Amino acid sequence: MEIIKTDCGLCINSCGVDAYVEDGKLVKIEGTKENWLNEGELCEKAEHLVENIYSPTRLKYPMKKVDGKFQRISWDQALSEIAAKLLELREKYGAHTLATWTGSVGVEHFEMAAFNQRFAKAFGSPNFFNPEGICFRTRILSRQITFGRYPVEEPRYADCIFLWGHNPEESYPPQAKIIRKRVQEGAKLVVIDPKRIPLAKEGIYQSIRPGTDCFLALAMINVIIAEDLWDKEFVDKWTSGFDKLVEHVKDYTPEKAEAVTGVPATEVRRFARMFANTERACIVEGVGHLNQYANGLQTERAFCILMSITGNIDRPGGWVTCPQIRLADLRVAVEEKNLGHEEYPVFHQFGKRTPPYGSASMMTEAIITEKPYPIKAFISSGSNPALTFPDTNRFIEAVKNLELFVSIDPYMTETCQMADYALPACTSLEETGVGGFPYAISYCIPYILLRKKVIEPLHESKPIWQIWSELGHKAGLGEYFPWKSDDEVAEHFFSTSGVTMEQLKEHPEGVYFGKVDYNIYDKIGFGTDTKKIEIYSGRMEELGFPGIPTHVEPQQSRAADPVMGEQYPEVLLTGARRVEWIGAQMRDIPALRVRIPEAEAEFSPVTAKKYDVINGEMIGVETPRGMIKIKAKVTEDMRPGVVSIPHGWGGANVNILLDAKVRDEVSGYITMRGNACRIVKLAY
Ligand SMILES: Nc1nc2c(c(=O)[nH]1)N[C@H]1C(S)=C(S)[C@@H](COP(=O)(O)OP(=O)(O)OC[C@H]3O[C@@H](n4cnc5c(=O)[nH]c(N)nc54)[C@H](O)[C@@H]3O)O[C@H]1N2
Ligand SMILES: Nc1nc2c(c(=O)[nH]1)N[C@H]1C(S)=C(S)[C@@H](COP(=O)(O)OP(=O)(O)OC[C@H]3O[C@@H](n4cnc5c(=O)[nH]c(N)nc54)[C@H](O)[C@@H]3O)O[C@H]1N2
Ligand code: SF4
Ligand SMILES: [Mo]
Repeated sequence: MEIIKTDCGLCINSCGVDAYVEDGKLVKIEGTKENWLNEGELCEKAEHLVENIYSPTRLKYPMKKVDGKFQRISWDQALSEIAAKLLELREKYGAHTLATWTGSVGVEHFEMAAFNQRFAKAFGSPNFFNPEGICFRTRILSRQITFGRYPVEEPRYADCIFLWGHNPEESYPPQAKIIRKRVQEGAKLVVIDPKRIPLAKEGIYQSIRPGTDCFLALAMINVIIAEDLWDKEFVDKWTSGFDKLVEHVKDYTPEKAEAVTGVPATEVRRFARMFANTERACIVEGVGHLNQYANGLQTERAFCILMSITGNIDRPGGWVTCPQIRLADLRVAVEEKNLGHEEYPVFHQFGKRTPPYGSASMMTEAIITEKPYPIKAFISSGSNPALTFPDTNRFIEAVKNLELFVSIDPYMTETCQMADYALPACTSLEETGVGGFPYAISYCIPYILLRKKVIEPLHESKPIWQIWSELGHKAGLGEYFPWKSDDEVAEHFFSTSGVTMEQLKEHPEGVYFGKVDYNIYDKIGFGTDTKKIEIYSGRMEELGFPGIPTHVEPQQSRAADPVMGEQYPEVLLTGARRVEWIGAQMRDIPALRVRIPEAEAEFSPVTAKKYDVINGEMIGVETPRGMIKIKAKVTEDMRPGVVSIPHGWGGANVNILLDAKVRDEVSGYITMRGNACRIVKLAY
C-alpha cells in the first residue's frame, strides 16, 4: 500500500492527510502526524473522505439539458457548444455578458479561482465573482484600511483571548484546539456570542444582541481611555487619530452599551480592564459572521482600534504580520470596472487597491435587471449557489434570464441540476496543485505544500485548470492557456514563490517559507497614508463614510424598523457552521447524516413558549421574502428572541429567507444575520 502525503482540501483549514492507496484506489485517510496544525487529527467530515470521493452522487460525465432532461455528451461536444454559445453572446451583448463565479472551494483550491478568473478576463469580461464579495474580504479590507496590511490573530501565544462571534469547534477545529490548549496553560477566555457555544464553558460567557458588537467594542474603548489603560507609548508613536477617538467614544458609555447590546455595564468595564491589563490580548473572530452584518466593515474597524490602543499589534499573541508567499499571478487586465465599483467605493476604490472581483451582492440583481448591461452567460465552478447564495428566489429569477448556464462540480449538485450544462471536475485528491495555502491566512504559519494527485480522476472528471484551458482553446483564447499538465500548472504557480518543486517533493508534509517578524513596524512602519495605524481614516471619510466607526443598527432590527419589528419580532441568524458539513456538501454520507438527519432552527425555551412550540416540532420560519418549514431545536444555549438556522440544506433552504438587497452600505455585503423573522406554528 502506498501512503501519499497531501492536504485534506475539504475546507480552508487544509489539514495534512496521509492518503492510503491500493491498486489505484483510495482506501483510507489518516491525519498527518507530523503536520504542525492537525497533528494527526481529522475532523468528522474528513474521516469520511473516502466515501465522499466514491460517492454515488459524483457527476460522472458531461451532461447537457435537452427538453428539461440531462443527456450524457462527450467533453468535445460540451466544450465546443459552450464556446460557440459564448462567442455568439459576446457578439450580441459584448464581452461583459459573461459572469463567472467560484465558491468557497476557490479559497482552498488555488487553481479554481485563478483559472475561473483568467477565463473571464481573457474573454474580455470584468465579471468574475467569488465569496470575497460576501465572505471574509471585509475583514481583510478593514485591517488594510487601518494598518496598510493584514495582520492575523495569533492566539497560541495570547494570555487573554476574546473569542468574538466565532465557533471554531465547528468551523475551525484546529483553531479550537489551539485555544483550548492555551486556556489550559492559563490564558483567560471570554466568549461573546448570542449562543453559548462549547468553548464558552472554558471561560467567561457573554451573550450579546446580534449585530451590536461594534457598540460593545467602542464602549470597551471608552472605558480603556477613561481609566487610562491604553498603551501610551505605542499609541503616540504608531497611531494617528487618537484625539478624535477620545472625543468620539465619549458617547459610547458602558450604560448605553448595556441598553443597546444587552451586555451589563459592569461586564463592559470588566472586559475592558481585562483586555487592557493583560499584556498579550487577542480578539479571535469568526471568518464571516461579524462581517455579514449591516455594520460589518465598521465593526471590524472597531476591533482593529481596540487591538491597537492596547498595543497588541505585531506582538506575540496579538495580531501579527505573516510573511507572504508570492504565487504566480494569472490575472489578465480588463479595463471595464467591476460591478459595485461606483456603489461600494470603499470596497473597490480604497487607495490603490482594486479587487479583481465584483461585488457578489450585485450579481443576481444585474442579471435580472440587465443593468448596467445584459449578463446572459453564467459559469459557476466549485460552488452550489442554488443553495448557498443568499436570496434563492432572486437567484432562480436570475437563472431564468440567462441564455447559457454552466455548472462545473465533482458532484451532481442542486446548481448542476439547474444548469444547461453540468461538467464533472475532479476533486482535489485527483489532481496535483497548490496545497496548504490558507495556513498563512488563517493561522499565520508561513507554510505551504504540494497537493498531490492521490488517484486518477474518477469517471470522466477533469482537473479544473484543464476544463477552463480546453474551453479557452475552443473559444479562441488558447494563448492564455499554454499548460499541458497538472505538474506544469503547479510549477508555474510556485515559480515566483522562492520554494522549488524539488523542495516540495522532498518535504511532502510541507515547507516553511518564512518566519513571523514581531515589531515589524520598526522596519517597515505601516502602509497607510499617514504611515501609522489609522484610528481615524481620512480616506473613509472622503469616500463618504465615518472615519471612526459608529454603531449602525441592523436594518431590520426593532430599533431601526419598528413596523418590521412588530410583524417579525425575532432575530434571524443564518449559516452557523456544523463540523459535519461544509457548505451544502456531504449531506449524502450516511454516517454524517445519522448525526444530523435534517436542518434545525435553534431557539431558546423562552421563544418556544411565546409561539407555543416544542422541541422537535415542525415549524415555519418566515421573513418578508418567504417561509421555510424546519424542525425546532429548543435549547437553553440560544439567546431568547434569536433564531439560528444553518445554510446548505435542500429541504429547508434558509437562503429563501434572505434579501439580497439588504446590505452593509460600506462593503456591499449581503446581511446574512440580524434579519427579522417570525416563527409560525403549523397546523397538524
Ligand atoms: N444563509 C447563508 N448563506 C451563506 C452563508 C451563511 O453564513 N449564511 N455563508 C456564505 C459563505 S461565507 C460562503 S464562503 C458560501 C459558500 O458557498 P459554496 O462555495 O457554494 O458552498 P459549498 O456548498 O461548499 O460549495 C462548494 C462546491 O464545490 C464543490 N467542490 C468540492 N471540492 C471540489 C474540487 O476539488 N474541485 C471542484 N471543482 N469543486 C469542488 C463541492 O462539490 C460543492 O458543490 O456560502 C455563503 N452562503
Ligand atoms: N464545518 C464547517 N466549517 C466551515 C464552513 C462550513 O460550512 N462548515 N465554512 C467555512 C466558511 S466559508 C466560513 S466563511 C467560515 C465561517 O466561520 P465562522 O464565521 O467562524 O462561523 P461559525 O464558526 O459558525 O461561528 C459563528 C458564531 O458567531 C455567532 N454570531 C452570530 N451573530 C453574532 C453577533 O452578532 N455577534 C456575535 N458576537 N456573535 C455572533 C454565532 O452564534 C456562531 O456561534 O467557516 C469555514 N469553516
Ligand atoms: S478541518 Fe477541514 S481541512 Fe481539517 S480535516 Fe476537517 S475538513 Fe479537512
Ligand atoms: Mo465563507
